[in-house]
Amino acid sequence: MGATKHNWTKDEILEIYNKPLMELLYQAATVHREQHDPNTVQVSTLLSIKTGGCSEDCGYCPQAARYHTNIEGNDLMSVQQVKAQALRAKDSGSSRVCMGAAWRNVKDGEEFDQVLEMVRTINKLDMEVCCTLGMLTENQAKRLAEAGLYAYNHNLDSSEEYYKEVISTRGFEDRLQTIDNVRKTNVTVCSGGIIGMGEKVEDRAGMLVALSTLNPQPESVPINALVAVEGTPLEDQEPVSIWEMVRMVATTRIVMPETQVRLSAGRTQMTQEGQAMCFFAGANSIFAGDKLLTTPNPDVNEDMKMFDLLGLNSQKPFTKKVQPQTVEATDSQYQDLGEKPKWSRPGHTIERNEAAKEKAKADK
Ligand code: SAM
Ligand code: DTB
Ligand code: SF4
Repeated sequence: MGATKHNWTKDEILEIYNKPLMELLYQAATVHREQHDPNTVQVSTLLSIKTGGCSEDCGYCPQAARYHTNIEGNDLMSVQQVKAQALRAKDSGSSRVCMGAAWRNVKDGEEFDQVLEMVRTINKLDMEVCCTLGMLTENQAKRLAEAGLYAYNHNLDSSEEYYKEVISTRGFEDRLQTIDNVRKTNVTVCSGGIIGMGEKVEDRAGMLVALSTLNPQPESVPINALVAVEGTPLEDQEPVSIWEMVRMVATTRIVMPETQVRLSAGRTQMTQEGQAMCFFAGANSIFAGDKLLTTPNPDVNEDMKMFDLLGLNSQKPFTKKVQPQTVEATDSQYQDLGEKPKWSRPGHTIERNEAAKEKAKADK
């Protein structure tokens, strides 16, 4: 078992990505077995606690208010609603709940206090709790950690170069800063990205350089295949082929041997054979549940049948790291600082984002 390498270069990663497939699969599966039980897969359930109406212009996202998509928006869910959903997820075999909010960044105040209460509630159900709430300050990360958060998801989404072709309202460096803020706590980092947005293979490698040179590397890395949603700037993107997905998973596994690689959005487009190949290539986590945040995901029962067929077991909660303690709000050592951080807003023009925005205006 070699020591984890933190100085991967783009050329080295490209060489791995472009290997003959059988060789790539063999190498990835070998690394996988050295670090993980190849028959165990972690199962997370996504829960969109605040849906739609987002101020950002992320070209892939159906929740951006400026595009005309067919999703149903919702204000922040109540703690009771979240608890009921978490119990359902636990019953269906999930070890983790990942709560997503269509926010640019976390704002101190009542809504964040409510999210902290959701974290406490789910941790007390003995499930791993993950949040993905946008950019985060150090104090906000510490408050989440104190509430019992297990993981924070904040994706780099693409290479730094291609990020600029997809999003103009926030910067890549703020994503890195947020990950750094999470690293100042004992919360684990979940960060990955999307393939199929029109990026080059070099951009995929660039994203893996950015992730694998973090020290420590993220504990989990979601690999999403773009779900091209009508009304978004990326609505016409062709689906990525299973071969690209397998190559991306295998390369991620090789450059980040200890991480849990998550087969994320896009599984409805994959056959069970395709997914099996991804598991062989080192994927050892999935998002389960009939819905991702706003788009469909395979039926949970079908997923469990696939696990049976392949002889896969669901990973128990807190297998990789002990359960964090929950500190009640009344005993908290951190305060609502009422921070107003100045996250960047590059504001350059992205033609296809502008076109989708204009089309949405015309549709109104
Ligand atoms: N608003 C927060 C943020 O952007 O960090 C959290 C929620 S956001 C929806 C979380 C992630 O979902 C994005 O970073 C992106 O990787 C993924 N995502 C969003 N829309 C997607 C799509 N259409 N296809 C694949 N992944 C998508
Ligand atoms: C991640 O990498 N993928 C998840 C989760 N982290 C938050 C989200 C996928 C969203 C797909 C589009 C949708 O359902 O809205
Ligand atoms: Fe908002 Fe997150 Fe969607 Fe971007 S990805 S539009 S920040 S919800």
